[in-house]
Amino acid sequence: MILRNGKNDCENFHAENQYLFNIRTSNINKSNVSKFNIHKHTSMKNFAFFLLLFAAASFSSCKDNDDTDIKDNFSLTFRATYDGELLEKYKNYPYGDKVILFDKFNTYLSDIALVNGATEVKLSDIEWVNFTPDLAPNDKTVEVTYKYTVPDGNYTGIKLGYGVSPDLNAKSPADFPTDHPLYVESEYWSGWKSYIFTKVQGEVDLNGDGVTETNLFYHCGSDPVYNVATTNGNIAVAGTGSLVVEFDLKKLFTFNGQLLDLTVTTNQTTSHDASNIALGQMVMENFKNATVLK
Ligand SMILES: [Ca+2]
Repeated sequence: MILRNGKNDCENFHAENQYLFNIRTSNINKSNVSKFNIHKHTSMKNFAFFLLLFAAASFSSCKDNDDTDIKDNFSLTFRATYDGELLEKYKNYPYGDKVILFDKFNTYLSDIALVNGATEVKLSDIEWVNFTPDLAPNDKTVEVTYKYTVPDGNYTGIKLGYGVSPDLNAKSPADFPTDHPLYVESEYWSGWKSYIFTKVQGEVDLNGDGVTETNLFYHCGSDPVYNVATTNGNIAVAGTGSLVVEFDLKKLFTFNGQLLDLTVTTNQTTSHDASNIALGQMVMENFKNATVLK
């Protein structure tokens, strides 16, 4: 059921019927009064029959429309990976000649849109994708799926705003209802007057003794680290459609083919100083290179 001007086809159909009915009533009441009186009996019968036909037509129309209802026909799934494999918390992953593990990964995405040449179909203003919810049943990161209503088409890519767009980032959790993605108070940094766009936390074993000892703490926020990018891919929507978007943390930590040097202390933790966003900017700019469509 395609929404047009806030009404679905069924409502539009009823609205058009109502309009026709009003015209006819008006005609009967004014110009055709004498004719109506003369043929009163016959006309009333015809009119009743006409109404019955209309009722039947309306009913079948609604039924047909419900059968072809395209609401929430597109599913968009986000998945966290490391080197192409589903990311697991606390799992040791090779990182060059070192070992890395992760225990938290979440991110805001703004202005999610499917792209078809110059045309964009907006799916959402904002989502908070949490791959490592506290209540997860095991250490595997969760896949997060959203349903959207998308017209049929062969889309050429997906556009993502990595983080919280500046207009929304000017607000704070108190501005939103409790079920809104931007209500999550743990993801707002009042000192920075910004949401924390992305959190990646983990540990790395730097001295090769097989035990991680150095914390990784990436909390990226503030307007200058917001990035928008389109990732190309063939996304067909015909009645229904689906897309999996993977964020690969190994790719996120890879710059010009080189893994980020985690022995450098300024690469281990984003600064708490709002004027120092160098690492946050680097990571958020690299998000598009860590985005893989499946
Ligand atoms: Ca160690």
